[in-house]
Amino acid sequence: MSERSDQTVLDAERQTAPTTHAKLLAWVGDIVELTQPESVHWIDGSQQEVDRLTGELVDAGTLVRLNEAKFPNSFAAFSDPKDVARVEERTFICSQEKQDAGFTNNWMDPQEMKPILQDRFSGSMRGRTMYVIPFVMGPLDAEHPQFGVEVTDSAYVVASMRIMARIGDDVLAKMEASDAFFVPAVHSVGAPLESGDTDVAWPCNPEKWIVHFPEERAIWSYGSGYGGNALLGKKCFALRIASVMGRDEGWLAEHMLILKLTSPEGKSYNVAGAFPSACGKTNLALLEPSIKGWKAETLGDDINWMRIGKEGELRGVNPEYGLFGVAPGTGWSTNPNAMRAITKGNSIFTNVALTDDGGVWWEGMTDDVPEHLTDWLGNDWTPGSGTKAAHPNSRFCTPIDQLDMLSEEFHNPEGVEIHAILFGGRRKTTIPLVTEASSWTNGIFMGSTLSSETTAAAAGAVGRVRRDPMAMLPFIGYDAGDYLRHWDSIESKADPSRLPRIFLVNWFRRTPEGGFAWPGFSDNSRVLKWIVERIEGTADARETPIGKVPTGESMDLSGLDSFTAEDLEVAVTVDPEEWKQELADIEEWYAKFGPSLPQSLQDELAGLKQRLGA
Ligand code: GTP
Ligand code: SPV
Ligand code: MN
Repeated sequence: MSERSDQTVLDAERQTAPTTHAKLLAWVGDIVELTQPESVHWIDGSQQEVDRLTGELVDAGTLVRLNEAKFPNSFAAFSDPKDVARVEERTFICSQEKQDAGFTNNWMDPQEMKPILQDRFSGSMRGRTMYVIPFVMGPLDAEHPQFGVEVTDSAYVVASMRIMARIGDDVLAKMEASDAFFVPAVHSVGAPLESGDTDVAWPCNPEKWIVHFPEERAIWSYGSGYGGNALLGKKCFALRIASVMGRDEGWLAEHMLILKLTSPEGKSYNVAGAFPSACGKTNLALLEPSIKGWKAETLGDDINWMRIGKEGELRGVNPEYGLFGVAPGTGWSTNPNAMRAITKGNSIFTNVALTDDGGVWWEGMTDDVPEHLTDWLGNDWTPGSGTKAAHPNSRFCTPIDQLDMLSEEFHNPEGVEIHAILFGGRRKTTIPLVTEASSWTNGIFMGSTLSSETTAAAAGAVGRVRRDPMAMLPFIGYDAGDYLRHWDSIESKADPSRLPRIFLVNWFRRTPEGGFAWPGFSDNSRVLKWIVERIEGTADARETPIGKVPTGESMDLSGLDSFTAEDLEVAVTVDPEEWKQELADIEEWYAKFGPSLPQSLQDELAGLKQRLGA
């Protein structure tokens, strides 16, 4: 028991570090010494514990308790207006060699970065409690559970992590029993309190650093309390660090939803989809099919860890435990499954608007707009205000098991076989509603050249078209060319006959008149049905220079009164002029990769060029 007293600072409730894991104790001791918190609290993950923390956050003004009858055990938080999204400009991959970070990442030499972090984190938790959160990404009973420990000086982060990941004593016990490796993740809002200081509702620092050391598998996050900047199991671990682990160990960590579809005949297919931030993953993952007899079940809405199974099949697991969904646009008409999950309670909403009866509201939640709201900035708001009531990147954070449609297989540590992969972006022009790849490598070409308009999920300009390979541009933890090579290598590691079929989709194309060329949301089930029928070999397709698209008659449009086969033709048009421009952009994009771009993808580009007659 001697190790159990080996800690520097104790809090009233958890008097001793509840573990003998020597590396963990030593590391926590080091972080305490560096950041100098007033107290340390080892998170047990219990309801009682989080109730106490949320109570304290209500007292501090960080959380507003919502109307219990409408949103039981739920809270609203309002961030500093300058801390509302991921900060890609401030995100770093500090590999030993610059070339291992590649051209898509900000890089700094670890030797240069470490003194900067030492300086920023030195005393950064003064006057605050440091929480130690043991967590596991994916099921705890996985063959190799992926452990992490986040230390943070934000109780809001603790309450959110408890929704988004499996945390607490069970995790710690298992980690200790196998003396397991864990990803050390340090988070500080960077706002120490000196004695006499009064705290603010959302402490943060104007200077932000989101730093990854891929070789050490370590994460340091400073200055922000929001989303992927602060909930370090999500983008930092489960994508950036995990992508490096996947490269080294032969698997893939991807920015994908996972959806199980069952046909009227009772045959099931699991579809994974990589769409950039705020481009439709959560909505597709929670699909309510508009076509009769088809059933949809959720496996994941943001992250998919894929490994090759015993039979050479590709299997996907969702490492998360909650939904961190874009609030605006999530409504009873567009996403009833999300609304049902949210209204069960146990949720934290950030930067949404408050209704006068203690509920929450955001643009698109209901068809009727409330007469009066308190907007996310705390101002009175009426429909004529001319501003958004909720921030465009406002979020709901809700336990995934509150979804009525959660698949039982969500809990299976082996995951599910993936039968199809979609790559999708937000493009007004050029990209058809759906295009089938001709091969695995051709599908990787589609993924590698994926493009999308930027959204409010990241700080910076919105609506600018950029290339976003596999929707992973901000999340690839290593060289982007090596990443594509790794994807390409899966073909030879898997059973080629079991490889998922790949499709490029675009729910966001506009007609020449300016409206959406496709109704989207629940009608995306029609596209999925076509995809399944392509796999089964029963649906028609038309060859184009970029791949196969549906013929007017091949897609089930039954029950759609204002959308015809001619409208579908518009939605799947491949315009040679638009594609000449697209080709030029793709060539420019590929030129950025340098020598690490696989030859197989250069060949794909040459093939496309030839087919376009360019
Ligand atoms: P992150 O959580 O940031 O990774 O975003 P996401 O990919 O999960 O996107 P989400 O499903 O939250 O959708 C983002 C926005 O796109 C919301 O405002 C949705 O209403 C909208 N959206 C989603 N699917 C569709 C669709 O099929 N058609 C249209 N027109 N809009 C959609
Ligand atoms: C995204 O930006 O893709 C998100 C939000 O899911 S965050 O968790 O902040 O990264
Ligand atoms: Mn989402």
